[in-house]
Amino acid sequence: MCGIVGAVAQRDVAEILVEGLRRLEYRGYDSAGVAVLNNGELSRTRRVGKVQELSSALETQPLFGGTGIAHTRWATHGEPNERNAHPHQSEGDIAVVHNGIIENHNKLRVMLKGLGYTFASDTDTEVICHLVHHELKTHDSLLAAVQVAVKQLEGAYGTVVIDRRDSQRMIVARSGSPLVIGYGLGENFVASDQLALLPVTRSFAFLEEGDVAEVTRREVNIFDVDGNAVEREMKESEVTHDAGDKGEYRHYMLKEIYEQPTAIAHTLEGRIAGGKVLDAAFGENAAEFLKDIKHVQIIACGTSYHAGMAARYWLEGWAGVSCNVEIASEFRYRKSHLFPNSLLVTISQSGETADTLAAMRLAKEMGYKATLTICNAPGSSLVRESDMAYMMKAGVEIGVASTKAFTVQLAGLLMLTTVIGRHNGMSEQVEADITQSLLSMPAKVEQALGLDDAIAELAEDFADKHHALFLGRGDQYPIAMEGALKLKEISYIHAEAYASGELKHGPLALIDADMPVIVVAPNNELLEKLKSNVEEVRARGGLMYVFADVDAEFESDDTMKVIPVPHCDEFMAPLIYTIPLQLLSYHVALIKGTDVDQPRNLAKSVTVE
Ligand code: HGA
Repeated sequence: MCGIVGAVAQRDVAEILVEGLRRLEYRGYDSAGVAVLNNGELSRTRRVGKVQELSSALETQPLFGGTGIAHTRWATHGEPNERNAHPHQSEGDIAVVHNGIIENHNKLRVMLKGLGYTFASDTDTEVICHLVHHELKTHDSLLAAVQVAVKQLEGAYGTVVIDRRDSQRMIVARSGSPLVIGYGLGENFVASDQLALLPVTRSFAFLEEGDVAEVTRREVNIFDVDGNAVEREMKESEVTHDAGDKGEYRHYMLKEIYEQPTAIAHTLEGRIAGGKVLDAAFGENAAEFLKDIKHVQIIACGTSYHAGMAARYWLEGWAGVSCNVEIASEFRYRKSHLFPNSLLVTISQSGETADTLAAMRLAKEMGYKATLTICNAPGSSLVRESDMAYMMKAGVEIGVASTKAFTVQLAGLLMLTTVIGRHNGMSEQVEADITQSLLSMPAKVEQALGLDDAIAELAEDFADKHHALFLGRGDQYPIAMEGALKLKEISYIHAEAYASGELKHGPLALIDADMPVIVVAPNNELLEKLKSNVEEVRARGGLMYVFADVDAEFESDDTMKVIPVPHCDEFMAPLIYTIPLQLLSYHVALIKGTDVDQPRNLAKSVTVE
């Protein structure tokens, strides 16, 4: 999703800003822009398309100046065109970049037009710069003007404001959209994600909700929502991954698929001892929070939602607690019932997913006993605001279509199952079996990656297809959903997933030779039921691709291609069967020639509602 970078330095900052934007490119965006201040001049360059377009424009016509702001936009209000790209300006004096949505922009627009301001874009963002410009007429500093202006905004913003008449500072404000201050030597920075600033600093402080900060070369002064001066803890970044490095791989997505054995090994590291998952894997006071839990409400979006769906089978099946799973954007806007001793679990790769964050805040108001987030981004809003956090340690995920984050989420949720189960009568044997399964996951995932060549060949069959159906049962149903989502996301083939017992209640009507049916078939207690569903498809002339356990006794024939998957136990099966489905979507996308890492219309870290 859109990215912000800002700098106040003695040196020219345009290149630093553009490099920062490059590091945020993976989030998906449609246009990019930069504005810098130099001796009372405000200059701006914006381009539709990739950051490279912006960078080339700056090569031809460089911008000089030590204070500047830059942005990658993922349009919410107004088409993705140059006119709507950020930074936006007011009267050639004020320039603004903004992540988020200003919900009362229409009202403010009418008011500002009444005051004589002319709007140059269709964005909601533009109201911020005119509002600040207007407030500066009656306030004596940019800081004061921004503080008063943001009080009039409804909705969500992470915003940075600069003023042509005062090139020594930028004012940053956060409410609902993350911003981090980066501290340098005689220069300071701001960004929507620390990744953007790693080439220039490793010292960061995260702004909190409602904070407004004044950033100059030598000083950062932060004020809370009530205008009181506050300190926000400065930390050294733990992020080691260089986001710009694809290594030997053609795409980040493929690299991340192949990183899964390591990512899973990292997530287990230091969290299992004496055959048990340590409570502390979920945070310092987790044992105290988790001991009385009788119900779990999981909230997530997209791929993370599928991880939550799988966990429901585990928490109810093995941990002995009831569990609901809901999409965040639904949960937050409906009245739900609070069960006694409920734990709220949010799952979010970025920790900034706007709907998930809002749902968590709502749950806190509702009186959930505790909140836990399963998250990959240290210092993110979900991590900071939840009672407990399971840090995934999957490493930075760049591909918009999530892969390693999903399997690491599954591993984390399986660990949570044992910890909650321990307090709810899970037998020592089951706990030991799950722990053993967790420990052998990295090697098993490695084996599953060995299917890559066979899947690349199979993918040819999908090149001319417009639809696909994914089938699974039990905890493989969410895996089928995730497989369908991956195919949709990166190959733009319409794909649906069904619990295969549902076939006869509707989707069988779709079956014909043009609708490939992908089946996940581990050797579990539902195998015979699944085989009957496979026969239902065969009888209607469907063409099937069955990812089946080597011992599941499926045989390839004219109507069915069987891809043998290494045998694995029931605990890790959802995770293992995810791997061939990821590879399938990747190879189909390659054949179709789509933008694998940045699929059209999509963004990573969805920080708008
Ligand atoms: N609403 C603004 C910014 C959009 C955004 O934050 N996207 O992630 C716009 O449409 O320009």
